[in-house]
Amino acid sequence: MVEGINDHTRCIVDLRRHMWIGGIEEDLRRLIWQIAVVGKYISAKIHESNRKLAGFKNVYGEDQLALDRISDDILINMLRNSGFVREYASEELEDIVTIGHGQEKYIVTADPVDGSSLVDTNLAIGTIIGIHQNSLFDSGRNSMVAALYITYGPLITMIYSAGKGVHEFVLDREGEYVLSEENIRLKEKGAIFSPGGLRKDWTDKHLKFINKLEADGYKLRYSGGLVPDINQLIIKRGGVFTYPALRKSPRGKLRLLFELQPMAFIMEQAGGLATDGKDDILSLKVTSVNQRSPVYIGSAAEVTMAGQFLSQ
Ligand code: AFP
Repeated sequence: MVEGINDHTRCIVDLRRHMWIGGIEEDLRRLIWQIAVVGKYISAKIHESNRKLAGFKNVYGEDQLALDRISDDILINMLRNSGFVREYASEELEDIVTIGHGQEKYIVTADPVDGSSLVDTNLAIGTIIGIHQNSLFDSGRNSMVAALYITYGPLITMIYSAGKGVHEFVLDREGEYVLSEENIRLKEKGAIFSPGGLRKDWTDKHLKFINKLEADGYKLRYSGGLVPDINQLIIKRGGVFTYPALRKSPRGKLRLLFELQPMAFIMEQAGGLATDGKDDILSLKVTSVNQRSPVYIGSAAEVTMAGQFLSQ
């Protein structure tokens, strides 16, 4: 528990106060706060979006909801005015964009609306943010200082880590992010698994790993949205999510900068692991904005076991 917060006052600790008490550096906590506020606007847009396709494609050739575009605009405008951000990279844009004067401390990566193909089904979706201090073309381990994600589900929740543990906040009816879980730590081993990709496209080694989880009685939990799927592991304190190398796409599907680095940062801070099957996601050097990687992320026992199966 953060020093100075006792059980009695805990229910009224909001995000700003939590970061202040936790000793997060001022510019960083103001930046995290502003991004969390953008989550409220994105949530409003989700409600307004009426599930209509905008009719254009993003840089990966996927249909892009107007919602993705609007959310990206809201985020970049806020960051441009924040005074803390010199560069911005988003899944919706082709390149890194300079938005500051060059002296600002941070670079932000964003997947403004991850899981947008789920909007019409009314399943949970999310926003994923990475905050870097150095260059994006480095490893996450060398450049990341914080990460957060917002889950738009029946409740809107925000999980952040600025390198001092993992903390969850719930957006309350007054529009305040209120602390709900502090210093979340995964167990060594969980009970659920979320396997991405089609079984027919998996490698034999990956298939053996999944067969082992099934034989051991792990329960299948896969929504098709990275944010709710990772959030489930964090809140349930363990298990494993994987989007592996596929026979036709050895780099898997998920994007290193926008999806995997932020989730790996949070997962490690919660005592879990995130690898590409061999190396830590955070130790992979980024060479392209669009870089993808296979991923095994979750509690230590399952991610370590995945590595053992893949190295056989
Ligand atoms: P969308 O943003 O296109 O819905 O993709 C979501 C996602 O990038 C990630 O959130 C999921 O974990 C993954 O794709 C699901 O992929 P599959 O549809 O292949 O299971």
